[in-house]
Amino acid sequence: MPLFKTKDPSIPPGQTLTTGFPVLHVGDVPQFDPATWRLRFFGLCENPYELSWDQLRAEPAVEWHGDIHCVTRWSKKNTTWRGVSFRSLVERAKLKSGVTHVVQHADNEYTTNLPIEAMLGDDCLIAYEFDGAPLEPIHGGPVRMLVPKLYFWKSAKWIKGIEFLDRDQKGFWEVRGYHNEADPWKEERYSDVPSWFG
Ligand SMILES: Nc1nc2c(c(=O)[nH]1)N[C@H]1C(S)=C(S)[C@@H](COP(=O)(O)O)O[C@H]1N2
Ligand SMILES: [Mo]
Repeated sequence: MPLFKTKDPSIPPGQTLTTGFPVLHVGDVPQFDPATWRLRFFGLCENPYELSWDQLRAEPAVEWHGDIHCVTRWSKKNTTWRGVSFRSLVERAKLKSGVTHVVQHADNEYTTNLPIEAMLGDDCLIAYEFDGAPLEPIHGGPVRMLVPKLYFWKSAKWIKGIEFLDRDQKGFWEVRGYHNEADPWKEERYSDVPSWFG
């Protein structure tokens, strides 16, 4: 149950609007070298592959416009993101039957997990532009995942690997007590049960 009702029904319960863009992450902002950067697709698929920076930028670009929500209670409206459709990149990997989950792997050992269906919508991008400008390094530039339907910890900054699995495998915050599903409209912020409980 939410502790209080927000007055603005267009943002999820318990959230407050911000016009800024807060920065939240563990560790340092990693260095980016366009010559050696790779995005790897691996795990349970017939066609594991990797994209270089130039290859990623040569993919058709799509845009998504909408609101983002952080578990620390800020929401930001009317954000515009440009990048590559995640679904199109998943299709190229030719998933084996039985794939149920995806783990996003980023620099600094950051990971986050989701059921694959949660990531196949038109709103899910490998994003490299925010509000018309290259994504800033502090926000995950050059490339981050965008899964805007869910709390923002499910969108890994500095994404470098996408792993396909036939089981769930909790990520960095999920093993530390964040909710596994992270739907802001249901206020799925933290798990009720400590992760050591099983
Ligand atoms: N690689 C990486 N991605 C990350 C994080 C992180 O620590 N490392 N933090 C997550 C969390 S908890 C949030 S709220 C958002 C914050 O994104 P922002 O700094 O662009 O607002 O990034 C998410 N992605
Ligand atoms: Mo967060």
